[in-house]
Amino acid sequence: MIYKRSSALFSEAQKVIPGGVNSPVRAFKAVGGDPIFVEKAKGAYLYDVDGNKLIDYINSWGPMILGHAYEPVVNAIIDKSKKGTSFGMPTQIETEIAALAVSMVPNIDKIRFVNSGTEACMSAVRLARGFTGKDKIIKFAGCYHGHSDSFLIQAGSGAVTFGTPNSPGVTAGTAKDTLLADYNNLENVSRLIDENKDEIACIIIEPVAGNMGCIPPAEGFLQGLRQLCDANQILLVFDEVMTGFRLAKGGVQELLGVNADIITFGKVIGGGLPVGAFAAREEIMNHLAPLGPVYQAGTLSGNPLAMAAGLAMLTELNNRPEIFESLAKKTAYLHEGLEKALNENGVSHTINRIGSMISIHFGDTRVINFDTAAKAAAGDPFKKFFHGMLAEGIYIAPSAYETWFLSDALTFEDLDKTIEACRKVSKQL
Ligand code: KE4
Repeated sequence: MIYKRSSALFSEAQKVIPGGVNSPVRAFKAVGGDPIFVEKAKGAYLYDVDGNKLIDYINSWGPMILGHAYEPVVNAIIDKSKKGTSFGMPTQIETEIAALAVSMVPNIDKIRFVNSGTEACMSAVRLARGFTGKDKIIKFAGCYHGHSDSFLIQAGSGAVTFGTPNSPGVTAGTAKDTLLADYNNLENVSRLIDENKDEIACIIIEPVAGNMGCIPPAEGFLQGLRQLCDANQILLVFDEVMTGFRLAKGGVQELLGVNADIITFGKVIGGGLPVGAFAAREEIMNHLAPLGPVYQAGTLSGNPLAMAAGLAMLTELNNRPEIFESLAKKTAYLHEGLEKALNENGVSHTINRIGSMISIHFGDTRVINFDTAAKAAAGDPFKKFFHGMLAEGIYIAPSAYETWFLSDALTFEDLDKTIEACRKVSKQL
């Protein structure tokens, strides 16, 4: 694979954009080398500026669940754009996608659209604080809820990959209200609650973690959090920016049968355009301005183009729920093939998988939380694996702290090619 033009474009980009990227994890810092610039994408494939065709397992970090340039979504954007792009006034399509999302996801009566997952999670925490009148939050080491100050306290995803777990610029005043717990460790959460009696507004969690690789919750963990929240008047916030409309029509609440109080969304809900959202039962959502005192706003929130893309995406998923089953089957097939290929070459590894989210971790430690994820991410195996797979035309996340996201555009032939590439690359690990 030749990447001359990507490297040239990267040099240009670095002159006018910090690090040459608009989001750190894209810069390949964790794996070395220059990032790849994309020319276009269609279905399961990326076409880079050097003419290389790559099988895509990132899918824009989750949104492209039906594959790139999915016709119904593209057509919806084109049609809507002919009627204007933004008004800063209510439009009917916002009600249409809101009603559809509310019908698909359990436990929500109302939803507010914003422009990113960060904004959704930041607003959800403010709402939880406003609703409960309490200041502290519990988050989990390794979980990433976007780059709002309250969350950059040993964040996962880019912040960890980037090696700045506690970002400069976050004040001690902010940090004191964020308590850090250990994923899959109920006793730890219980102790934090006891040590901060009646001060905790919410527990925010990725109910399936995807920012320290993919880590499903241990049996009973989410149920335990639910019980602790009920016993202590704490709101349970499921950050479903990754898992919402991906693991099931109703996300993790439907898949694992645990109810949250506030749920945040992003990625899939926008069909590839900038959309985030947060939702809850009416009693909570009615605390939001202009109805209630908790302020939250946005010039481009509910933008008609983004709503059109999101509505087309959710409509497809709502009408064809068999897609989730198809994705889970393809991911299980991939898991089995990767496992076989790595074992054949004696490569010590573990694989975590749930629905269409999967991650490979090198070493023999089962990855169940941030510490075990960090242990597995250490050293060179992942870097070698990433570049080896790239050389074979397979694009996976440029960080061991990320998860793969499958699209339903992937064929079994693509999966076989990926397994073969893994078999070849693992000989060199
Ligand atoms: P955005 O602000 O990036 O739309 O969403 C933040 C966010 C919130 N919650 C979860 C569970 C998330 O995974 C994210 C963002 N995910 C990362 C990938 N791990 C986005 C990639 C990036 O930062 O460029």
